[in-house]
Amino acid sequence: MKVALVGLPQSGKTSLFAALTGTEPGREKGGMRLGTVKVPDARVDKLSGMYQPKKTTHAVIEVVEAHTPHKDERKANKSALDAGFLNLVKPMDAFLLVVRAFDEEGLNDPRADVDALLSEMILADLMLVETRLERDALEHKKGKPGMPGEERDALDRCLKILDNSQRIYEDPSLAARPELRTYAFLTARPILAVVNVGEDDIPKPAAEVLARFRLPVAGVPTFACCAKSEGEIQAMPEEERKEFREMLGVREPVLDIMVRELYQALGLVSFLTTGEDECRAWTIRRGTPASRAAGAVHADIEKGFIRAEVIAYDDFIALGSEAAAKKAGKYRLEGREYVVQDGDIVHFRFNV
Ligand SMILES: Nc1nc2c(ncn2[C@@H]2O[C@H](COP(=O)(O)OP(=O)(O)O)[C@@H](O)[C@H]2O)c(=O)[nH]1
Ligand SMILES: [Mg+2]
Repeated sequence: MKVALVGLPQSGKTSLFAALTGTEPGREKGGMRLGTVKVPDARVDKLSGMYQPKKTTHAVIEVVEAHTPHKDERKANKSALDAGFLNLVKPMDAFLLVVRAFDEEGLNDPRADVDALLSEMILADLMLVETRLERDALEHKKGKPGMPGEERDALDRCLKILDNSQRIYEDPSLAARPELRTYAFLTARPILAVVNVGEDDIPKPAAEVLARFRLPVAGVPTFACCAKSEGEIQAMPEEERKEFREMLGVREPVLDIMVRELYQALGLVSFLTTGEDECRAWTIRRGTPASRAAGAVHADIEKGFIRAEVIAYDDFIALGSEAAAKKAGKYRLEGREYVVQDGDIVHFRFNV
């Protein structure tokens, strides 16, 4: 999964990037800072402790800071959503709007920043839709067939929604239409917001802090963090982090919150595989059938799928072993249509 940090200059994107990715130095590519984060999953750690595998693999999320503004851009407070940006973020699965709320003089207006960023994203999509529809109308005039009717219909619907200052994502069936895939509309993807608060706000209940800023905006999952402090904590040796979090009043690391919100917004779940070689978490869309989930592990396993042996993680832990789970009837053989659940421990049987 790939997620882009988007925000006005000086909102705290680089600070948040550091808080999420820790001390890993970001790689730079085409104006983007790239990093990966391990998806925290206590289940993987627990299984790894039991099996002592050669390898333990967590799911990962790629995080990019989409644009590193130049000095003169910062002064002009120019938006980060230029043409270069639009190209760079095409492969992203979701956007995280970073808004500034840490000014001590109370000069923050994170609500206005969220609104402004959403408007810009809507405008970027609107311009794309209008350009394509105009070009199509011209082709019609010249007697050419133009785009397929399905595609024009989808674009017409996008035009209506965007003209109404709404995001394409707000109409899920439209956002999912295959005719729109190549357009890579910004607002067809989940958008979340992170309110970058000052230290004083850290220990306060999140809902209260957000309400003070008239947040969240409807349909935009929003959470608060203090990117700078969390970055400092992340740079500490692991055994010291807990103590500093408690001292500052950080209830939950921003990485954990972000992962939960992203999985929720994107409809993702994790299943687990175990063994002496590797314990691992795999990320799939909620509702994925077993045969397709097998494809996440290896294309050959999907092709040669026979059955999935499944034990729910909680049953496995409660009973203590595969043998005990079998005895208690918690070990199931499932076919290719079985919908894999979050926390399923799965062994695939397959033919090569
Ligand atoms: N006090 C305070 N300063 C912050 C916080 N987050 C970022 N900053 C500062 O704001 C400035 C801009 O942050 P940066 O992460 O570079 O923003 P970017 O331009 O969006 O990448 C830097 O000087 C940061 O140290 C925060 O939570 N509290
Ligand atoms: Mg930056």
